[in-house]
Amino acid sequence: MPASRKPDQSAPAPVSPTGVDAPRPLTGRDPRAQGGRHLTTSMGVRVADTDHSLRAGRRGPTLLEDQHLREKISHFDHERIPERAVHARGTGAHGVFRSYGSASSVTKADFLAPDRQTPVFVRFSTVLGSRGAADTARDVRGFAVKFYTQEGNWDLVGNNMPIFFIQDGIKFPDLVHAAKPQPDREIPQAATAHDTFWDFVGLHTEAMHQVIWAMSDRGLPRSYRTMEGFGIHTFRLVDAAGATTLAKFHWKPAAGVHSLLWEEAQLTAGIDPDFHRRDLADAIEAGAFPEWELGLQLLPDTPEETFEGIDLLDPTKLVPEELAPVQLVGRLTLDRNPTNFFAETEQVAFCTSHLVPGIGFTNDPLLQARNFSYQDTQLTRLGGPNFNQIPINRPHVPVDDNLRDGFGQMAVHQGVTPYLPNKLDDCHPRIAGEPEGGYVTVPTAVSGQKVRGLPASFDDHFSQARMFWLSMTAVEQDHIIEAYTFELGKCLEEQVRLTMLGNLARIDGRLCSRVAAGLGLPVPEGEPAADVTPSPILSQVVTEPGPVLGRIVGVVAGPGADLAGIAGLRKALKAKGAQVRVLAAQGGVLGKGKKTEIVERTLLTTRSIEYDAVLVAGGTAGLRDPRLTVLLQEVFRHCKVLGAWGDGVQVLEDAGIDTTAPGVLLADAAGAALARELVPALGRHRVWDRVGAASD
Ligand code: HDE
Repeated sequence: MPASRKPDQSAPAPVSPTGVDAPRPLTGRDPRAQGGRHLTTSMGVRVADTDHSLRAGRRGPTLLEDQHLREKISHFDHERIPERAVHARGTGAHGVFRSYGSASSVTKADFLAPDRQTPVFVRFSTVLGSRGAADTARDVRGFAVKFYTQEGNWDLVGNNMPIFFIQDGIKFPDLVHAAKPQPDREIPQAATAHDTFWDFVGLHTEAMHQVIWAMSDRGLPRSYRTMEGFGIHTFRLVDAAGATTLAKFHWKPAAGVHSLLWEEAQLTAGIDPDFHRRDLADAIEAGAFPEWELGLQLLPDTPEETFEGIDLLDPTKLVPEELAPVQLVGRLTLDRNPTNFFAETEQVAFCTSHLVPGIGFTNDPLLQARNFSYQDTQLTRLGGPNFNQIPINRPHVPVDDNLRDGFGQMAVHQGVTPYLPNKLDDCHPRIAGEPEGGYVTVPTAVSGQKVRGLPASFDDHFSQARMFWLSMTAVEQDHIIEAYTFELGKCLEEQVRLTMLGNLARIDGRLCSRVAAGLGLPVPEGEPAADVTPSPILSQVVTEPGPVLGRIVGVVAGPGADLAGIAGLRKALKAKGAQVRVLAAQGGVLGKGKKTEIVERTLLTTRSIEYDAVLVAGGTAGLRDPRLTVLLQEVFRHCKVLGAWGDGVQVLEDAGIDTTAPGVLLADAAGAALARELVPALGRHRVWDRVGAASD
């Protein structure tokens, strides 16, 4: 008898990057988790040697009969599956959705009833980059949520921006071909700053609204935790009595909506390409659980399917929240990191066509094409029609689908009647009528001639792009100007730039002339849409401080640093959910006896991008290093909070920091007064007063 497969308790516990005690590997629960004591072949035979292939003599040829060698190499050869055509780079987390019950007046969806808790899996992603691309590229972000409800799975496959590039799904392959690396040299990776992208969007003016969002700070989220999410399309909700309401889905982040600056994002792509992935996993591991509230914009279901003149089937248009406020219906908390990236995050398959009773589609032509695409793409990516049986994709309710066989069939089906109707099994499995929870499509009327075309209301391509522009603060407008100038400056073809300048002239004259000046090109004529009302809620600049949960404050210290001050600051920040990270010239431990500080980063292993704020501890004067100068100047330039106490102020001055500038906090000691200033400053995210908005 083989010895029992108990985990080896004498092995040291794994070390976690956030210092949280990591659990031992899952063992003894599910044999598929593979936590046993001995290495075996896939057939369960124990392996005596995994480092040497079987050979005819030590200097002889390798023998074909070595099953372990052949299996090991062959399985490795097939370890990769195709990456997603879009959204290849992503990261996921498990969580729970708690319903407030406030949506039950408009939908019969059970998971939105009062007091329901529904397990979820969320995958965030960039769109353009390959699976190994950097997280902080300027891009739209995916925000896909799988709800494992008691009525089956519902997938809300959204983005971090409320609109899309195109109105009809048939253009999606063109959009993606134009945006992905150019086919001759396969560059640039994960970037829209090249000719083919701007050639395409310049000629498809319906993209202008989504493009200005991508050029704004929204294209550079600080963290997945600080992004909004949107279902984009208008959906049709139905209540128990059959009454329908049109709705748009929103995710509102508890941590506020914040972004990186462009220079920061570029630096981060090189210094820590896993920045967002790491940030999400670390926050969850440290117990700073990311949260969002789910909200609905509810819109009357009229035959015209318009609201205040906005065509609700046009996915390039949003409904301003000032006109239809977002009503909060539940809270999503991400509280568990995946155990295995491939099994969960890579193999998760979202499909917009996965619906539950109470939620239905509209005829948005983009959504209709997506409903075909997501199911179809999994057939190749996940190797056949049984992808729904992969553990991360399986519903948490019983499945009786009569679907049979196929590649990778996991079930051992019983019986002889995988068809309906049947008498041999008393007509099982039975269909369910609406009262028994059967999904019944809302019987909306359809009529019209078969045409390849869109309604005339879809022809307005510029007014909401202008609305977005007019809704931005001066500093946000400057970022947009810089982004267009950068991206178009990377285009080699002058006609591509000229076409886009012509489009910008139709959004705003000042935007166009500033970009044209940056490119050294003439300013074209253009007539922006008249009577556009801004939607100030679209601006990310906060006037009131937000929460600081999961934010990181770097403290520069040295051998003589005020360790009691650092400990006090850590305590005050921890109470608000923020963390202190000590950085010094060399690694090791500062201090002796009871008061010590572990150096978590050295000037060699860190860079400003890791911190939301940096303080120099008292007792650090005399620390001079060109790398510290660069770090402090970057923090200053990126409008993050800087500070120092005691003789730490000298370090700031030595680095050429203007200590009288806004957002530079100076104190005699790291007492409560410093923490009281620091927390709200962190909660404002950036010190925009430090940069004057450029004039025309
Ligand atoms: Fe997607 N999209 N998409 N998309 N999309 C995919 O599905 C597609 C669109 C979005 O984390 C693919 O499983 C078409 C809009 C997210 O796994 C593919 C059209 C929105 C994700 C696909 C769109 C999205 C995808 C690639 C135009 C925002 C990642 C792999 C009709 C509402 C999900 C896959 C994840 C992934 C097709 C437009 C969001 C090829 C044809 C609009 C978040 O099926």
